[in-house]
Parts: sequence; structure tokens; C-alpha cells
Amino acid sequence: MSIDFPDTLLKTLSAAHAVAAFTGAGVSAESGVPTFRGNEGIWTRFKPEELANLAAFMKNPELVWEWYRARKTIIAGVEPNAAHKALAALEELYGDVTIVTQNIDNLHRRAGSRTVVELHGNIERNYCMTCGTPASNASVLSADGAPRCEVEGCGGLVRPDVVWFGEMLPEDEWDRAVRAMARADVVLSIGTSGVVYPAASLPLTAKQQGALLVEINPEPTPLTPHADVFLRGPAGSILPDIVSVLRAHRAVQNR
Ligand code: BJW
Ligand code: ZN
Repeated sequence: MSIDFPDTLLKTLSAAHAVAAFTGAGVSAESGVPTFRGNEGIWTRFKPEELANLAAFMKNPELVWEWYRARKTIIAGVEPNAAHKALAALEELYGDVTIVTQNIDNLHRRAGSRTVVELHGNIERNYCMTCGTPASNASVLSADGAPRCEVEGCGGLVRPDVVWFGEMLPEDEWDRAVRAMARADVVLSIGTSGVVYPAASLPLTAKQQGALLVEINPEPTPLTPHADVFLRGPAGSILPDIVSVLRAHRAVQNR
């Protein structure tokens, strides 16, 4: 094991019944999906607020679609990494594991996690802004410019099924996230800059409700001062270490 694993963390994790993970773009970084912010981020040319909002889309749907097509192509070509797989493996150890993700890349489900709450939508889905009919990925990828609805007589503008700035988060997903945070004994906040609200309030609320808040990130974030434990480093190394330690601990307990 390469990380320094604090005793409080081991004690709380080994006694925990419900675990929630709150994840962000950093969890998918080691799969090759660029993050949003920082030097490695995809948003160095445009700030997130400039592209991921409805006004920007209505003003220049071709530009926004060019960016989404590029990202859809990247995401279709990558695989879940050791961090996604370790989170899926937590289900062997706990009966109640919820992944609350800000990511839109579907990699948690592809890694095998069964309870995934997607706060910001899913890039694999698209829908018509006029009639709401879903549009297939194949049709939006092959469209020239901004794709249009294929329902007869509609022709509305198709958009990706993701949450942009100024838009409400899907209500049912938000409710599921709030409930998961309320029952969690431990919340792992992983690979997120923690600057986008209301998502970033979830780990803070969980801590106020009594959960142990553990943050995993190579860099400190605004959440770090609130974390009970800060494990500094890449998720793809730290999460498998946590799972190994817990498996070893369970094996000793069950002897
Ligand atoms: C690693 C790693 C490794 C790297 N291992 N880690 C003023 C104050 C407060 C709030 C607001 C405000 N003004 C406006 C708002 C609200 C706004 C907001 O929060 N803005 C702030 C930025 C100021 N929020 C909203 O608008 C939300 N809706 C809302 O509030 O509705 C109510 C409302 C209605 C009407 C009017 C106003 C309000 C909606 C937010 C939607 C966010 N959407 C996006 C795009 C999704 C679609 C898409 O992907 O195309 O979601 S933006 C983008 O940011 C994306 C992400 O999910 C989200 C969070 O980013 P994340 O995941 O944290 O990534 P990064 O890149 O920031 O961080 C990566 C981290 O990984 C870093 O820390 C690295 O160190 C780390 N890392 N390698 C572990 N190997
Ligand atoms: Zn339509």
C-alpha cells in the first residue's frame, strides 16, 4: 500500500453501512477524458460558463455542437479506469453504495456501479428542444452543424441531455443524491474542484449530517478545509489502495 491510511478512516470505513461517492471530472482524467478547469482542462480556450449555457447554444449552436461532438468521440473511445473499478468494487464490501456523479461520461455504470446518480445529465443522450423526442447519438454525430429533429413536421433544434449553467438539475436525481448523502456514514469526494453549485453543497451537507468526509484529489480545493481526511493524489491509485486495505481488514474480521 502506498498511501498513508489514517486510523480514523479505517475505523469509520470498516464500521460503515452506507457509503456515498461524490465524483467529478478528475475521476475520469486517468481514462483520458480531459477535466474542465486547471492547466490540463479542456476549458482553457473558453470558460465553462461561456459555452455550457443555453444562451451560448442559441447564439452559436454549431460551435457548441462541434465541442460536444469532439467530446462524445473522446468518451466513446475510452474505458473506465482503476478509480471507477475500485468504486464499483465497494459494492462487494457494503450493502449501500451510491455514486453521485457530476460526470456525464457513463464510465461509472460501464465499470459496474449499480446505483449511479447523474446530476449533470449524460452525454450519450440528446433530445429535441421543441418536442422532447430523443435523438440517437449516431444521428447527431453524423449531422452537419447543429442536428435537427427528425420527427415529421418538427425540425426543432436537438441538444445534448446535459445540465448547463443556469439550468435546474434533474429533480429526481437531486432527490436521490440528497437521500444518499443523508444516510451515508462516509462520503468520498473525488476528483472535483467543488466550485459548481448546487452539486458542491452535497458533501458539505453530508458532513453536517454526521458523515465522515474524505476528499481525494491531487490538489486542494475549496472543499479541503471541510474534509475530515484529505488524501492527496490521483484517484486511480488511492481508491484501489482503499479497497485493498478494506478487503484485508474484512478478511481478518471474518477469520
Ligand atoms: C483529479 C485527477 C485525478 C485531476 N484524480 N482528481 C455564484 C455563486 C454560486 C453559484 C452560482 C453563482 N453564479 C451562478 C451560480 C450557479 C452555477 C454555478 O455553480 N456557478 C459557479 C461556477 C459559480 N450553477 C448552475 O448554474 C447550476 N444550476 C443551478 O444553479 O440552477 C439553479 C439556477 C437556475 C436559474 C438561474 C440560476 C441558478 C447548473 C450547473 C451545471 C454545470 N454543468 C457543467 C457542464 C455539464 C455538461 C457537460 O459536461 O458538457 O458540469 S459545467 C462543468 O463543471 C460540468 C462538471 O460536472 C462541473 C464540475 O466540474 P468538476 O467535475 O469539478 O471538474 P473540474 O475540472 O472543475 O475539476 C477536476 C478536479 O479533478 C480538479 O480538482 C483536479 O485537481 C482533479 N483531478 N486529475 C483525482 N487523477
Ligand atoms: Zn422535435
